[in-house]
Amino acid sequence: MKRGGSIFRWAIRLLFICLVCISTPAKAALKKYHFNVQVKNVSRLCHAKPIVTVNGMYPGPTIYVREGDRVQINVTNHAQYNMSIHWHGLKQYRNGWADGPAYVTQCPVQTGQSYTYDFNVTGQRGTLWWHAHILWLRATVHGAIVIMPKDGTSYPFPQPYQEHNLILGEWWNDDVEEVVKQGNKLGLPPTMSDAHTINGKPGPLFPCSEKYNYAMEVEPGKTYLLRIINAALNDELFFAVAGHNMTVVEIDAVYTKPFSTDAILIAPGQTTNVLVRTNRAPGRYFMAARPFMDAPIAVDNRTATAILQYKGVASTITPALPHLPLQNDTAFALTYDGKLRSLNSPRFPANVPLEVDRHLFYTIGLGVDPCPACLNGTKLVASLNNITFVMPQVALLQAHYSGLKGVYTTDFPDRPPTPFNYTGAPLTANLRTAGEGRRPRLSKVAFNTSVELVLQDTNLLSVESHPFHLHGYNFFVVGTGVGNFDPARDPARFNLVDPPERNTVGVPTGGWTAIRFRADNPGVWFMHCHLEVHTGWGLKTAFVVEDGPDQDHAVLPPPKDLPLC
Ligand SMILES: *[C@@H]1O[C@H](CO)[C@@H](O)[C@H](O)[C@H]1NC(C)=O
Ligand SMILES: *[C@@H]1O[C@H](CO)[C@@H](O)[C@H](O)[C@H]1NC(C)=O
Ligand SMILES: *[C@@H]1O[C@H](CO)[C@@H](O)[C@H](O)[C@H]1NC(C)=O
Ligand SMILES: *[C@@H]1O[C@H](CO)[C@@H](O)[C@H](O)[C@H]1NC(C)=O
Ligand SMILES: *[C@@H]1O[C@H](CO)[C@@H](O)[C@H](O)[C@H]1NC(C)=O
Ligand SMILES: *[C@@H]1O[C@H](CO)[C@@H](O)[C@H](O)[C@H]1NC(C)=O
Ligand SMILES: *[C@@H]1O[C@H](CO)[C@@H](O)[C@H](O)[C@H]1NC(C)=O
Ligand SMILES: *[C@@H]1O[C@H](CO)[C@@H](O)[C@H](O)[C@H]1NC(C)=O
Ligand SMILES: *[C@@H]1O[C@H](CO)[C@@H](O)[C@H](O)[C@H]1NC(C)=O
Ligand SMILES: *[C@@H]1O[C@H](CO)[C@@H](O)[C@H](O)[C@H]1NC(C)=O
Ligand SMILES: *[C@@H]1O[C@H](CO)[C@@H](O)[C@H](O)[C@H]1NC(C)=O
Ligand SMILES: [Cu+2]
Repeated sequence: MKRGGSIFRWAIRLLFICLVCISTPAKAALKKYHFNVQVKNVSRLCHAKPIVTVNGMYPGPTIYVREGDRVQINVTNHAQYNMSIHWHGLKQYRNGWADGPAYVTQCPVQTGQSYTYDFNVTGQRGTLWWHAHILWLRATVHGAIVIMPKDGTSYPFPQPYQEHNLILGEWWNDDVEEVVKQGNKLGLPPTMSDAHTINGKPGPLFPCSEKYNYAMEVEPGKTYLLRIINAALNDELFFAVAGHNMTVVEIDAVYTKPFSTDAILIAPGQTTNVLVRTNRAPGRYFMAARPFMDAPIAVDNRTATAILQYKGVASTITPALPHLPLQNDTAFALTYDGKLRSLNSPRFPANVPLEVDRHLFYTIGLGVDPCPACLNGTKLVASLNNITFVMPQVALLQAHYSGLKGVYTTDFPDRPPTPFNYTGAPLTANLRTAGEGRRPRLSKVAFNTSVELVLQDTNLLSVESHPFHLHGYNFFVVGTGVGNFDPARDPARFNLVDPPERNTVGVPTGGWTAIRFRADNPGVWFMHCHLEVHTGWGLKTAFVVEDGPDQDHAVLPPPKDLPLC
């Protein structure tokens, strides 16, 4: 009797423990990382040189978290350069202090200093990435961010057998900061890169690459998830796997309606998750990346490769190259981008703003400004609505939060000063740009405004495709087209049901892109072309999104260790 009762009590206890373990929601964890920014000698293409790294790694360490986690990353700067790090695509709700762009949300972490980026990963899951957001240091200071779905939550696609990160990058044989300095001195674009890379390795089509191949071993008959990140500085890239189609399931950490494709297009700043079935004859297959450039502009056209290697296959077999679209294949680019759709399921709805409170129209222009010290007495510049952004000396968010006057103005115009035939015949008399020697001009946005922004490429100097990145938000890409945006006819064709939701979008060469977002995240949020060469020329601006009605919708107080200028 006694014995029976004890068994009964134990059974009850076990049942209780199990109920607790099932019903308790997965607790958000605190994930801590230490980033030691340090210089390390590395060698590629038969050239050794010191590069800036995080923890001596190139690419840097992966931040691996679960949706809902809190992350604290202590960045200690041992390099000779000022440093700041951006967590690209993380929304940083009310928390611009952890966003990272130097002189926009923070002063840089100076040599010998530390700063802990402290943020929560809320309402996002998928692949993002982190990178330096000062000078051109992101060339080597970058890495993946993998956000797993909440515990007990599955992907909205078949569970892959394994997952791998593929970071696409660009390599210079010379010191990148010296290359940029030289370009600026001449007023010309810096020398183009010497190689593209996959996970820091150019692959066997380059000299001295024996040690610098990335090989991914796979088992036959399985499904693999590839998390592809474009960390290149200036090149939009095509990517393909020989003999294997890919199923696109996610872009910029937002699930998509799956579709099969033999190649993807990925702009700097963007991420793409694809599923690959290893259902081909066991062998070795090249994965390859090469640029897309459909304007008459010189670009590093070299192909980076990595190897998809079936288990047990001799590594002496020469792999086959995939078929990649031609560098100038505009049709492929437009068709591919046109296939991207938000999943828009009950669990992952696309909450597209249907009403617009504020219509913005920004023209993208390249130009030439006087520069007495430069080679031709001129230098290349870039502008939005005829405004070349000038960098401030103190961080804009700090000035905004503390009410410091005189750092910036909020008179950035909602449309260009003079309408013209934006993508008509090449304009010889380019717009002279405004901004030099002045304060940054920003656009002030009331809290929770529904914003529509049309980004219009122009033929000022040259048309070109520009991948635009907005900090602090995802946006919906509701429409895109070639030529001039027509406000009378184009909005009728907008996709307001399942448009792709992302943080970086390519504005087509000589075309336009319309995005919508609800400005419900207060702070100062950078928006810029993600081609580093254009960002450097001033193709950037920022939104000052005002605080909401109460403390719960206002910018958080700054952390104690926020760097000062
Ligand atoms: C890197 O290489 C250079 C030249 O080969 C050498 O002078 C320097 O000491 C090396 N630095 C480190 C950190 O190993
Ligand atoms: C960050 O790391 C540095 C160097 O180890 C240390 O001095 C500093 O106290 C750390 N900061 C925090 C907030 O833990
Ligand atoms: C992150 O979440 C924790 C726990 O809810 C909270 O204490 C902290 O203030 C949050 N941090 C930010 C930057 O929102
Ligand atoms: C891959 O997809 C293309 C269309 O994108 C199709 O023509 C081709 O047959 C597919 N190949 C395989 C092996 O499924
Ligand atoms: C790559 O660019 C170089 C010049 O930058 C050019 O000579 C070469 O023909 C190009 N190759 C291809 C395949 O377009
Ligand atoms: C694209 O480039 C190829 C060769 O590189 C050339 O034959 C073709 O005419 C070009 N197409 C366009 C539309 O410019
Ligand atoms: C600058 O001068 C060089 C040589 O005189 C010329 O080739 C180049 O096109 C010029 N560039 C610009 C932007 O004017
Ligand atoms: C704009 O320029 C294009 C190309 O030159 C021309 O076909 C078009 O008619 C022009 N549009 C207007 C409104 O002038
Ligand atoms: C662009 O800005 C410059 C410098 O302020 C000014 O001279 C020029 O007139 C502006 N262009 C237009 C079209 O307003
Ligand atoms: C923002 O506006 C939307 C749509 O009007 C509304 O549903 C939401 O409650 C507003 N959010 C806040 C914090 O006011
Ligand atoms: C680093 O940043 C500080 C603060 O803005 C600035 O005063 C200093 O000149 C910078 N140092 C270098 C080496 O750029
Ligand atoms: Cu650009």
